[in-house]
Amino acid sequence: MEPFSEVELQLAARNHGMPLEALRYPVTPVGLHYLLTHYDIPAVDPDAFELTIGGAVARPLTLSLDDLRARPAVEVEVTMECAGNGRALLPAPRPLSQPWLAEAVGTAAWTGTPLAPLLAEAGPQESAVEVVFTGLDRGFESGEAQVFERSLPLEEALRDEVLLAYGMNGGPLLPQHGFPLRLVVPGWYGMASVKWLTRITVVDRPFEGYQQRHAYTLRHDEEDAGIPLTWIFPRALMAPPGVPDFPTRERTVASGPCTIEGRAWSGWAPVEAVEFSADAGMTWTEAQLDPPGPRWAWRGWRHEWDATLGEHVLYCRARDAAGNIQPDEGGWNLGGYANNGIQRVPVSVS
Ligand SMILES: Nc1nc2c(c(=O)[nH]1)N[C@H]1C(S)=C(S)[C@@H](COP(=O)(O)O)O[C@H]1N2
Ligand SMILES: [Mo]
Repeated sequence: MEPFSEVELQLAARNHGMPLEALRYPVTPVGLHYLLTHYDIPAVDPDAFELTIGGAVARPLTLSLDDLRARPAVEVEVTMECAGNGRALLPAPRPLSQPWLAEAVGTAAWTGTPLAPLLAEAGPQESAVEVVFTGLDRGFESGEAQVFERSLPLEEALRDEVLLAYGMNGGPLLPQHGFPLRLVVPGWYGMASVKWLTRITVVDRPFEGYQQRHAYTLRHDEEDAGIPLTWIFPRALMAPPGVPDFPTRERTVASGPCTIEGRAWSGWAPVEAVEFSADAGMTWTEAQLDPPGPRWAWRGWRHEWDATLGEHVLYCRARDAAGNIQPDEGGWNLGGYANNGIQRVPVSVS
């Protein structure tokens, strides 16, 4: 594997993952949730802030934060995962981007107002096909000037659970998570959930912006049009058992019964099973699942493992109700996306 570069170190220091021991919380405490920001975190004056809804609509709207807060509020628990999660574990060559291991995930209880009634008030025209969401953050990418913008097909934007969020875990939305307003698209990889949202534009042809057509597609070379990333593929993670060494993080577990706990999620369909293995031949045993919870949040699981003296590697994998199962290893692709290869946790039992 190529050594990590200074550019990757710089990205990793700004965009942190969720420490995997935080898998023990059903809702990730704010501050332990992962973070991914392409450019700078904008400093936004909430009093001057406006959201506009325009484009191919009958009645363009401009809303202040107070207008948005005066509308019906809902709270939705959502597991969000970066499409680049697992990137650093893929085979070489590695793209120059955030070098995630497996920790680019978190679950938050987002408070906000549903998007669909606002779109209905604006009244999309007959010709409308997509909705573009524009953030306030700006920068350059591949030499191109950028604002962070992503679109959703109209029918996805109209899903009941798609939210304009101004709160997180019962508190305010913090600057790094999109203050004062962000989109939350449950079930889709994180790039769809545009932070610092300031403009919503209904369009009558597919959006061709950089973050839509160039980034966040599964492709094998620059000429490949690629498959756009949408729904999150299934993944199970365990909170690594025992205690770590500093700084290597190599883990030591006491021999005897050991409860392995973790969480699993899939955007495509609810999680149906999690399997655990502690042997090199990967013979799988079904873990015990928590009762199903909110659809868009991860599902807890546990397994009683009998830790015997020696060196072991622990594995887990999830399957969803659509029959999607995690591969042993994720497949290489140009952007290093969607690596949901199974987690491996080496432990030393003493
Ligand atoms: N405006 C804006 N929105 C954005 C991003 C960004 O850089 N700018 N990053 C996206 C990506 S790639 C992810 S994974 C999620 C991360 O959300 P979080 O930082 O709140 O965890 O935000 C998405 N929304
Ligand atoms: Mo992401």
